[in-house]
Amino acid sequence: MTTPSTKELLQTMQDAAENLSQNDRREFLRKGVSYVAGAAAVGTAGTAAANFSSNLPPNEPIWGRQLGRGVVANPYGVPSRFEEHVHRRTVPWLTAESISSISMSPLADLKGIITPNGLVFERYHAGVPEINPDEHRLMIHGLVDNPLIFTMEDLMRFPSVSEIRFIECPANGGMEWRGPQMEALQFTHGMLSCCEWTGVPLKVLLDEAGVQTEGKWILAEGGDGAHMSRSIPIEKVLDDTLVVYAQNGEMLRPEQGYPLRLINPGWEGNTSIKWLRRIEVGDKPWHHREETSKYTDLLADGRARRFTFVQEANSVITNPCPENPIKKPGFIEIEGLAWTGRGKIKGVDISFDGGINWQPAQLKGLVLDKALTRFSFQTKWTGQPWLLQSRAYDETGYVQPTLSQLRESRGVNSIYHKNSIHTWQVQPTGEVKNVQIT
Ligand SMILES: Nc1nc2c(c(=O)[nH]1)N[C@H]1C(S)=C(S)[C@@H](COP(=O)(O)O)O[C@H]1N2
Ligand SMILES: [Mo]
Repeated sequence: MTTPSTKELLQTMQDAAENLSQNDRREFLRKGVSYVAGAAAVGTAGTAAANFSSNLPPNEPIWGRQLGRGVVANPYGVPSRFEEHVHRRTVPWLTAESISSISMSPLADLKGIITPNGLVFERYHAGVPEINPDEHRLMIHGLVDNPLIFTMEDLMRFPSVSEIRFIECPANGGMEWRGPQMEALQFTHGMLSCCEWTGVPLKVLLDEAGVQTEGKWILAEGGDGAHMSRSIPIEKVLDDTLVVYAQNGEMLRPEQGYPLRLINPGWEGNTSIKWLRRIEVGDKPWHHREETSKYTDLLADGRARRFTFVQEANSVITNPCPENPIKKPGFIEIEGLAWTGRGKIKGVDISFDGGINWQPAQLKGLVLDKALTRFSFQTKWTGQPWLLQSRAYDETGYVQPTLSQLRESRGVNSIYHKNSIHTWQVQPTGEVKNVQIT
């Protein structure tokens, strides 16, 4: 982490002062308003141009001169049809079949730090099972004094906790180890979501069962056709593993593991077993498929790292990005997301010149443990090309590595844990390209 020099700090202050000047604000607002009008023209394609201009000030718009839809039309609300482009997307060549595929969150269109339930990324190894909660059971057995079987009702009688935590597939960014190939933020970083999860700490359930002293690991197993299973050390479980049945205020979506899933905050998404049906306590790891042939990190010398649980600090700029080009010169709020599996994000630096000079961004809104954290940097774009980067560091002192640092220590054979500093190239036209610099 380089501390900014006095010169850089002065520059930042000058820039900030410039950004706040009245003229600039007025200019931005004026242009902002005219852009909204432009967007309306796109949104109502098919309507005669004469019609929508009659909706603009000083006229009263058509929707203000008639009655709208009544209350029961949509008993479960959905977004406006003008937001239909905001949805999960897949990369067709990533997997042969949709039942063992991954869809990604539209990060470029999301606000704040919470991912709405319909936009949480999805990853299945054998599709989404349809589970009747009345027939679902969670079994706890192995090195415990009292093996137990819980119904959903049993689980919901325990005092609940609600925590905001991110989930990231360790394959996030994995297509970019050898070079830039995904021309959208949704595909470079979209295996990432953040929800408020509600359920019971697994520790509470294990206390009921009474873990024996030799119990050092648990195996969590899913009830889907894949029976996805991961070994998790007991220290993690006693620290913060959750058994959850709700996300963002409603019961889990089928895609996210309805009616019950594990959440291992800050750890590889695949350890957060969905459709959770079985917890076995043992004295060592199980070495199942998903921790041997998959979810291990092949190094340059042919050996592989294993049990690389933590999702290390990472960040990415979400505005501008390929999906959010800069539309006009003047004021711009550069925004992005930072996250770390080790705890809280401490800070994020921004570079406009590919990592030569850095300036601190502001963290805005909630800064929570193992949650997405939004950062912001207000500046002005005058049409100059930028090599935009963000670099996150967390409360443990871990600093997001450069691509060269990561490749030096890990090679390019891996799929997983690619958390290096990302570069967006802003062209003089305002378009944004995915590039790599070493
Ligand atoms: N039972 C089960 N649990 C599972 C999976 C699965 O296929 N089956 N996929 C895992 C993987 S690889 C990831 S990244 C996360 C994704 O969680 P999400 O689909 O809710 O985003 O779930 C994990 N839990
Ligand atoms: Mo994953």
